[in-house]
Amino acid sequence: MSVETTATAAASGANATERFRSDKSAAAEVSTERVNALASRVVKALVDTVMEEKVSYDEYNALKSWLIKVGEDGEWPLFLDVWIEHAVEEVANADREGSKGTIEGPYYVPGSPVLETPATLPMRDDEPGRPLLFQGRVTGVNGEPLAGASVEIWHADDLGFYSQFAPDVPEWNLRGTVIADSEGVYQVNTVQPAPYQIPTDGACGQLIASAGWHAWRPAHLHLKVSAPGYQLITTQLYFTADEHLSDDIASAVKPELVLEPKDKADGTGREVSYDFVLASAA
Ligand code: MBD
Ligand code: FE
Repeated sequence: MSVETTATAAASGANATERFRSDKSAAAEVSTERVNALASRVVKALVDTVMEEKVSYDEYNALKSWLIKVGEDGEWPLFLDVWIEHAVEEVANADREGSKGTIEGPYYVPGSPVLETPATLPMRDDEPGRPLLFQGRVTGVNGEPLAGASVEIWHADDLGFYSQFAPDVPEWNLRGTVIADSEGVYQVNTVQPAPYQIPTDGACGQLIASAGWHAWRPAHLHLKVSAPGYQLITTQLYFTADEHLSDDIASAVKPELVLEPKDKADGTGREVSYDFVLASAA
């Protein structure tokens, strides 16, 4: 048994909560008018549900205990990113030109090791999984190459674990910031990530089991691609024939984001190209 199987929802949830607090919660300022408009609608949606579904006290108390447990398990980042973020992303990027984006999810960590192209992501000597060469070009919408563009990548390992959110995985495992060359070309060697199951032993897992849902996301690479004067893209790339492309629990798959890797001619794994097109900064 791998030591990684000792990962718990509460431990990864606590890390994701801490990560969010240190990176993003300070930026949150919402006007009284918007809080009034949005909170009123959310409360009304809940009240309408109670009235229309004739919710019982047992059901109301089940909800209360569950909400308390989401907090105790540190799973608010997970819950929100799995069930809500896809809509926020759709609204935020509806009019943006260039490559499609999708959700960031709860497991991004800024400041990963900076690597010149051609790069290899930090990994263990015996890193499990099929080698994957991921490469392509970063341009603007008029095809101009973006020299020195930054291609930040993070993904789960062959067992579905993210470094810094599972025990016993080296700090920056399978995380890196690859700097494209003067033509905007990037090349990065990594391993094929596994399909990902969100933690089943915490509050989110309890919801999934109680509702008869499944906990799977298709295998994916997470990316943030940026260059000075252009809008940063947060996205994910998936792999053809993955059984969860059509029922991602996080609703974050788009047809433009599915890769079709081919076997490498030298037999050392697979390779795939993907070009990023960035919109100019507003
Ligand atoms: C993930 O790896 C992920 O990408 C999302 C969106 C939610 C939970 C885990
Ligand atoms: Fe992920």
